[in-house]
Amino acid sequence: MNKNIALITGVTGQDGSYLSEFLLAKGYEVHGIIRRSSVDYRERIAHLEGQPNFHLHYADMTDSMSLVKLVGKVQPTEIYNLAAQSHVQVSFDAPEFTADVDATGVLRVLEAVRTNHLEKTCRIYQASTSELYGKVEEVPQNEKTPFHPYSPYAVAKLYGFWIIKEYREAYDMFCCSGILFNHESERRGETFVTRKITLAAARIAAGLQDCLYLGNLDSLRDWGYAKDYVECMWLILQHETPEDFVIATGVQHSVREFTDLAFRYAGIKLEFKGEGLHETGVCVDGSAELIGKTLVRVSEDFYRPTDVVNLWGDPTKAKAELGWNPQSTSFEDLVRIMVTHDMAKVKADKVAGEVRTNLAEYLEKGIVK
Ligand code: NAP
Ligand code: G4F
Repeated sequence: MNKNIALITGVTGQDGSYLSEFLLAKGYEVHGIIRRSSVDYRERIAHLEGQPNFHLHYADMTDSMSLVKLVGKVQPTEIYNLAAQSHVQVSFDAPEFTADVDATGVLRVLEAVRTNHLEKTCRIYQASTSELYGKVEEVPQNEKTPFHPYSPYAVAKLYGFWIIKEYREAYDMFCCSGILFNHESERRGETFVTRKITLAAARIAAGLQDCLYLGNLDSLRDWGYAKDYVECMWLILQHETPEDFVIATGVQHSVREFTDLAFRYAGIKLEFKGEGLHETGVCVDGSAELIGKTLVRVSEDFYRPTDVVNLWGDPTKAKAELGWNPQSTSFEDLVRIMVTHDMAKVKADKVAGEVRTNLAEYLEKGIVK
């Protein structure tokens, strides 16, 4: 039997780390792309390094030659293209880089496969996104809902989606998109809203942070658990025919609801008052030092020039054709898992007396978005 060989771009990211674990457990030989950095970004995969079936290689999505050489060397049977400048707000500040990685990068991967004559033997998964629906034209969104991208990130991802479809039709390649709605975890980057909230709730409960500054509290998302979603990436590539799938829970919540629940799991009950920029979250129950204090405020710094505010996915096709269960981790469980993790992390950092880069403080002051 031929060996399953996976090449993962974005292996150091949230999804790349879970997908690596998932594929290794299935007996795959897993190869991941890393880029040189002056600081260590391998925290999420450190526990996998040294495993005989896990290999890392230097390459970059902006460097076609590095991709052509690597695909030729690894001879993958499956490629999971997860690498991206994945932060929507950052894409307004760095639109050209975002397009280079998230749009042209996809083309480079496809051409690397063709250059190495692997188009009939290598299946390709593209990390597409619910951001494609953007200024939504239908609620909830499914595979037939028209796209209306609403940020430089989403416009770049739209190119990725269409070039994958084009190569499927033009060259009969097995390449498909998973249109994934937001998925989070204890490994989520600290500047995405969920992780920013769970870390802040933990830090505030521990007396290490005074206040959490957020942007649009009304924004609605369909949040799932990243660990559940990587299974779908694999299922999409095992499907008989190359097709695109919406992956979502089918349940929607606001940023305010996420915040309220996260603080509750950290032992703090909030009451929200006021509107827009004047809205605040005040502690009405919890430890004596916190009661009556304003722990959540809104800052214009976290508003976006155009914001996607109503994402809600319809996973009917994935459920029926992939046999995937969209509700294996509930919203409540997701928030609890993240808060429990971050409370333990904050406690450990505190006990160790670790002088950690104070990202939370930078976030609070609006220096980092
Ligand atoms: P993430 O944590 O931000 O990881 C992004 C990965 O891309 C990192 O490994 C990063 O490497 C790598 N990368 C960025 N630029 C690169 C370059 N020029 N060359 C090589 N690698 C590069 O993202 P994620 O949450 O795991 O998401 C994975 C993919 O799914 C992304 O394409 C994202 O756009 C898409 N997506 C995510 C969600 C979600 O809710 N998480 C939903 C829909 C779609 P470094 O570690 O070196 O920065
Ligand atoms: O957590 P977010 O930054 O995620 P966003 O923009 O939905 O993008 C994530 O999910 C996409 C899938 O739909 C992926 F394609 C993408 O790569 C990324 O993983 O923001 C969620 C919402 C937004 O409406 C934002 O305006 O939360 C709102 N928000 C409110 N306050 C905030 C904040 N977002 C961030 N990052 N920080 C805030 O303080």
